[in-house]
Amino acid sequence: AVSSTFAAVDLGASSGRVIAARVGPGRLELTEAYRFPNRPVRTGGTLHWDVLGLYAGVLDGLRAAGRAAGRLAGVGIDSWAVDVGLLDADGALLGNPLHYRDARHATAVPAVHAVVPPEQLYRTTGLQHLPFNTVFQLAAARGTAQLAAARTALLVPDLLAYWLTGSVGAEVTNASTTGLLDATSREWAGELIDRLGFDRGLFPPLRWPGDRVGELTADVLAETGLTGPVPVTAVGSHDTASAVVGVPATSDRFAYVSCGTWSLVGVELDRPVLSDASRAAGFTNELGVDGTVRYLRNVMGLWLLQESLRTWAAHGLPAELPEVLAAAARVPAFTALVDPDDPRFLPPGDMPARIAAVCAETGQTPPKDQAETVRCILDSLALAYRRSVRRAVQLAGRDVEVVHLVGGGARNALLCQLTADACGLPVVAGPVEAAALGNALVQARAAGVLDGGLPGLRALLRETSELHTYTPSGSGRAWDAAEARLDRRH
Ligand code: ADP
Ligand code: LRH
Repeated sequence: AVSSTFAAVDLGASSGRVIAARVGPGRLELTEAYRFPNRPVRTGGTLHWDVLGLYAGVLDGLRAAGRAAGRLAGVGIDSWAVDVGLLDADGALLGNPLHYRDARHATAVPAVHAVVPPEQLYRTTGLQHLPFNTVFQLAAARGTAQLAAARTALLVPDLLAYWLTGSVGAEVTNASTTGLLDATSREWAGELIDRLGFDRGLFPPLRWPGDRVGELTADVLAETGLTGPVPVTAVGSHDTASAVVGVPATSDRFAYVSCGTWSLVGVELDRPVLSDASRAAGFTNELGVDGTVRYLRNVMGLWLLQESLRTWAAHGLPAELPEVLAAAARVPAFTALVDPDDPRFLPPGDMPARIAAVCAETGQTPPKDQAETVRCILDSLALAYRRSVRRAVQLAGRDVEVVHLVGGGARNALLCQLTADACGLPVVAGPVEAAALGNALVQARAAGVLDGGLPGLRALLRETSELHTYTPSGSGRAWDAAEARLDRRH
């Protein structure tokens, strides 16, 4: 059968990867062509992304993918959400994009809410309040020379696509995370933008997954050794949108946990839920591929574990993931529980110390060693997944019979089993590279190599991915008690 190789560029908060996906009818094979670390850089007290370093990684990855495949039928890019690069009138980048974990963004929340109250923001945009949503980032940049000079704001995947092709646009799934897109009309929220005093011209025309962005420029072809023309296609450029495409569901009765640095927990809907109860519960209505709505909550995720490992390594303590997970599996459950979404866990830092402080504050004995700290993180995450899945079911009126856990966390067998136990539902773990797969599938469909809607794409995923099912063990009573205990203490 005919098959083609697409390069899926997937930039996560912890690493970037370029995956070569060979796709044809009944065929989907992944090769990791290139992986590179994504290391934030602090200068003058401000946390940035090293976006030129990331772009260099993308070029290296495309070169490697081309070498492995012979010829590339296309390129698609997805990355984490919300962060933007600002271009001046000549199209030059005005400084490194700020990291969403930088403390500056949150300082603008009161000023934005004074102009547009949170209830109204939610009714228009459907976005969960997170202090780093683009709307707050831009408000916090007010008065800076950089924002004054800015003529275009590009989300990270759109910025990379601009450098690869010369074409400017805003892919809509990622635009839906800015807090400036209307959740109902799915257009930029012009009136909201005006009221907040931003220039409408900053926000370029929207593109939709499947749209053609352009072609790799002659310079990029020369630098990567690729043979043109190589089309660049808009995919779900928000990594979570691509990851949800990459969920191997068999019906619409599923919840997902897109489990990497963050855990994005929710369901897939046809239309947004903009009720006040939904806002109060912290649910977001981000746009998905094929007009779907990703109705989900951001749970702080494996960030807690990543930062703990980084802290331990800096102190010369053992910090190998398989070892600490094995140790955590041997200690008793529920020795301590925290709310993973405590805002104190958002910035980089000594996570074990912060967890211990929260335990002490809530009258619990803090974890006494690494194993107990890791166990506390995993029990607390599983409990947060359970609450988010149950709330999503209630608020969206959608029944769920299985939880799909995708992303790097699918490799964590203890977390998968705890999630099954906590939710009282089977957990299907995998694929690990769901975002890259979702990216490649949307490209392949746009190129005419595949056809059909999400169910068809997911059927191909199921046939070709390595999946592992975890069945809930125990009665669930221990989790009911744990949840009640956490509620009493917080
Ligand atoms: P992101 O896209 O946000 O960079 P990933 O989807 O790559 O994140 O997931 C990274 C996480 O996956 C790590 O924080 C780690 O907890 C988990 N992970 C990766 N490899 C393993 C492994 N072998 N065993 C258990 N967990 C793993
Ligand atoms: C996950 C993710 C998530 C966003 C966060 C900033 O990588 O894109 O969906 O909320 O990063």
